[in-house]
Amino acid sequence: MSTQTSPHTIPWEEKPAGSEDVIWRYSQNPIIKRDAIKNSNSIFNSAVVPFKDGYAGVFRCDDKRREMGLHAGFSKDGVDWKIDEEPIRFQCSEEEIADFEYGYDPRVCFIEDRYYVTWCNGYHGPTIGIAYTFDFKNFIQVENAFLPYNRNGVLFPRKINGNFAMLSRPSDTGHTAFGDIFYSDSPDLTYWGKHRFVMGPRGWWQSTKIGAGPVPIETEEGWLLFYHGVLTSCNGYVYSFGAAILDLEKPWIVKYRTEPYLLSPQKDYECMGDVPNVVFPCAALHEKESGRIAIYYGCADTVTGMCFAQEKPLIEFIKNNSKLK
Ligand code: BMA
Repeated sequence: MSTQTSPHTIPWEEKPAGSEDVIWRYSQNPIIKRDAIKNSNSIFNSAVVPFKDGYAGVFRCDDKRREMGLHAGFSKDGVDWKIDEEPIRFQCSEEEIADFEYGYDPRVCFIEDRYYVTWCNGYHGPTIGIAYTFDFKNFIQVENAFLPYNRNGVLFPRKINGNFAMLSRPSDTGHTAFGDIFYSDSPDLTYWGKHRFVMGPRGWWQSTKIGAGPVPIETEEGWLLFYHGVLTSCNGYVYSFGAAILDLEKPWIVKYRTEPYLLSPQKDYECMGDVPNVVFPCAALHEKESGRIAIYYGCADTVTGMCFAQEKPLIEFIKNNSKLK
């Protein structure tokens, strides 16, 4: 999400008549099919932002070797995407970091004058890679934020108390069976510290691990954070998502957090694919004036879907369905 305003209104579809849900799926899902580019096995867990007179994004495209890559893409309306056939070639002046192993689950965040990309970057195991771009053609990679192993690095869209701020989820080298969200800050995007615990798993759909989703949205109540939660079933992991509201100036303080999920894998395209039963949000567009929110989420590690919410009823729902202990 970006607080920039786009000349286009964000993608939107009214809630189906009679629905009581605060989040509803786009009727034309999935918006990006697994074979949207020639070499792709799957395109999912991807991030979009307003850009020029339309939208741009960084997409997770796994190729037919099942190698994970990051590709830039462009769209006029945020729904119909043209994704570059070739992966992003990051420019990096540090030889050690320039040796790109793999990248996945990108987030894109506009801060001050440029777009930052964070992603799960292979460097002796997963850690958080950071790059910036002005045009989605040239990407300058800077230092990895943290020591391995870490995933789900998500920047805040403005500096907090004078520093860049990021959520992340320390992990291990495998399909990590644990995971809490932490907050860290940095004066220069190189040195990160003041690590603070934000929240951990808490039973039900979020009993195994949790991780930050899209870039947090600034609201009057606090930072609106969509986050994924995982439960372990007899058939393996199930990924749903909910939301929390974090204090604006001390975002490690959780004000509210949903007990029920907001979206769980229920549609065929969320339950069938390379990894069944996964909904995984990585981006959200927010239109301040109308309160409209469009969320982009990966479906079954195969395709990309979109769902919608209205800010006010969503925040009311989070507040009314939140018990912190
Ligand atoms: C996580 C990440 C995500 C993926 C999810 C479900 O560990 O790899 O990219 O969507 O597992 O497979």
